[in-house]
Amino acid sequence: MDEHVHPEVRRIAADIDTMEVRGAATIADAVARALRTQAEESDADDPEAFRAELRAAARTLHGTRPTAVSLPNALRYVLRGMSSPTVEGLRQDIVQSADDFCQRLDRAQADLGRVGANRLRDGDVIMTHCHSTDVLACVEAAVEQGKHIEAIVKETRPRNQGHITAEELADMGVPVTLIVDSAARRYLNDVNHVLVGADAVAADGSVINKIGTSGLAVNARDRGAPIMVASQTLKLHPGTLTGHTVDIEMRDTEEIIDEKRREEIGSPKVVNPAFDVTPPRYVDAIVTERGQFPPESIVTLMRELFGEGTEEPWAEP
Ligand code: RUB
Repeated sequence: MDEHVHPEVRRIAADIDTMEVRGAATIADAVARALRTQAEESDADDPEAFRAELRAAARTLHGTRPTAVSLPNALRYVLRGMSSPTVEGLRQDIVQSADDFCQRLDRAQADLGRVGANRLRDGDVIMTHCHSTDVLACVEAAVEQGKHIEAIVKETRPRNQGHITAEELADMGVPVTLIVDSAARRYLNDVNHVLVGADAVAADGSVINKIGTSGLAVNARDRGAPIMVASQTLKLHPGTLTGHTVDIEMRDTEEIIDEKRREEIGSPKVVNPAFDVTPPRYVDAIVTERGQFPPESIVTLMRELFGEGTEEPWAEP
């Protein structure tokens, strides 16, 4: 690892890797702040050395989790801001673009929340999977409009992010029923909307989100419950416009079963994919800060936002 990468940047990278910091929007916010710290603390004495440090810091952050496209999208946004000819100017450029990025993130989530809230009616019951701050923004906006919302929350094995969702919904005054993941189909008859977030949205409208989302969507369609994806445009995956696929992160199998227990039950192979792909035909609406879109039309928005390309400004020139 490059010795010029600031220890705080390494700490943030480690926290993302171990999921102390998790969820696509939160990861994006953390990496923008990390680049800001790298810039503020840099003692590079010429512009090229400064740029090289920022690229190295970005690569350290980029290597942590492969699926959430908000991470490279955040790095791209902040690094694109570097235009000044001096070290001091470059430092200001990064601080400014990191601050802009974090403000836009907050604003986008609030705007998206108001769009998503329009889909929810007073008295609705929602079902959630994993923990998504974009989803919670929709529920919060609905509650602020005076709507009574109840939630059935899937625990979301193996990491139980549903517990975080349950706690945050309870803080909003939303009555919560917690269920194991495999109970979802049984309760879908009682549900008016399934609400999930996204780690990435592909150009064909496929949604990449926490493992179990696609099975939930198929069951919800079978039961007639609409599936709404709350996803800031930061989660649109520009590489999919040119045929790239989204990497699905495989995590440590110890998240599922410890080595001792695995041996006791005959040492089966264990696999732990963190995300899956929900095809567009199972998604009713993708709610963004720019309004709601049928999944098949998201490509139009992607072309508008990423028309300028998907360069990797963290790569060595
Ligand atoms: C989190 C997850 C969330 C999305 C969206 O997975 O799948 O639904 O990241 O979250 P993990 P947000 O826990 O593995 O990071 O709406 O907060 O960006």
